[in-house]
Amino acid sequence: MPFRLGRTGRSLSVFLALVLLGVFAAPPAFAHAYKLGTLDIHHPWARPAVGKTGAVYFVVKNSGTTADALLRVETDVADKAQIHTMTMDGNVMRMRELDRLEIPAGQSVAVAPGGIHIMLIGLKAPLKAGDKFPMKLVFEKAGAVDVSVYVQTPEEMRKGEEQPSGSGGMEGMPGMEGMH
Ligand SMILES: [Cu+2]
Repeated sequence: MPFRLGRTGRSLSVFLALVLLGVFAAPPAFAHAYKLGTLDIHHPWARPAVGKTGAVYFVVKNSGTTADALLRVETDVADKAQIHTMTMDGNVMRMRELDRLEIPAGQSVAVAPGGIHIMLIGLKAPLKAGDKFPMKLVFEKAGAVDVSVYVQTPEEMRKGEEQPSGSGGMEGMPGMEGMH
């Protein structure tokens, strides 16, 4: 062990033991997920933002046999939260609001940088890296779920997604089990 067991050694050991036993079930900053019926919502996150707009990302996996759809998003941190698509028209980036985001049966839909995103319009305060804020996702069939959105840079996000083994995939992510 790199530290010396002094006067505080014992409580430190107890603390470490509790950590190892998973008593402190705080999810690591790089992975959190929610389960709602047949839907898994993986790691909602937002870029840090200092202006009036921001963007939220996550992945929805539908392991059911019927399609569902994200109908709307609610949050108190901004005046509005809209589902947007983003496409390039030559060199011009165009965003368009969607009425609904289809989540086909047996498929994953990535709400990710460069594509579909949740646009926060009229941010009431800057989004700072390390912050978290609540958001409600409302689905047509599965209903509503409250999630916590982690504010982090895309670099941090990528770091968190990297797997030491390179095997990749949500299933193998450390700390994912029992966190739904
Ligand atoms: Cu947008």
